[in-house]
Amino acid sequence: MTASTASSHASHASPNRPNRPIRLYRFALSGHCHRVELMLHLLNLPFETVDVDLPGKEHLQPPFLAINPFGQVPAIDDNGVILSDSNAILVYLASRYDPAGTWLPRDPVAAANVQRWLSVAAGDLAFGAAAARIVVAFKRPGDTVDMIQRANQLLTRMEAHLTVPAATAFLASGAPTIADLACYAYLAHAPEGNVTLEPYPAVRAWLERVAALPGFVPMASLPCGLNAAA
Ligand SMILES: N[C@@H](CCC(=O)N[C@@H](CS)C(=O)NCC(=O)O)C(=O)O
Repeated sequence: MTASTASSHASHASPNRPNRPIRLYRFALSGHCHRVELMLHLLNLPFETVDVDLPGKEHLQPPFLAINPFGQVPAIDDNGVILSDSNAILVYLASRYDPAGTWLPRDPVAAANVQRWLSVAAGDLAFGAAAARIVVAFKRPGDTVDMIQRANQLLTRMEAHLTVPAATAFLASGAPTIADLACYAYLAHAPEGNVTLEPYPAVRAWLERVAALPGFVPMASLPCGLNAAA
């Protein structure tokens, strides 16, 4: 595992600031990891990254399994608080370090609307667009036909959600929440798995709104799928 301190910002001890950098175990081309890294940047939190060599199966070796027995990135260590699962980490970071409750509202209906999209990120998005990208980009076994169909079904529903007259600028409300972060990377990078975003202008406009957030950092693009050089 390769540690790097090439991350964001100075640490300030306060109830809403970690008193030492949060350690993020990640694989840089993982959308699950990107959503956590994005939250760390948007909250302006100090953190350091530890790159886990997934192709080298480092995530299945005892040192990493001691951190996450599920053998998956991302995971974080926040001064001894060790957490895994990207959406769980988003909930933790927002609850702990965003006292205003902007990223994860406390109002019951608003919170439920955020959770709805976290479930989409862990369901239709993970098994659709994200899965197709894994097959195409990382040459994993799998038939992408059903994955691409599932991705298009989700994109069609999102397009409608973001288009109706009462539509909000972001997925769960008029302000960005962790719902947007959870859904961003695998949709922005869907063309790498041969999922086109062309028929979905409202989704593309939403992606642009997320990418315009102050502190936004992108995930590296891969030249594969629809992004492959002609
Ligand atoms: N539910 C988990 C899924 C994370 C996940 O699928 N991570 C992938 C990288 S994108 C991974 O670690 N794969 C290694 C493996 O499953 O063997 C989360 O949201 O964090």
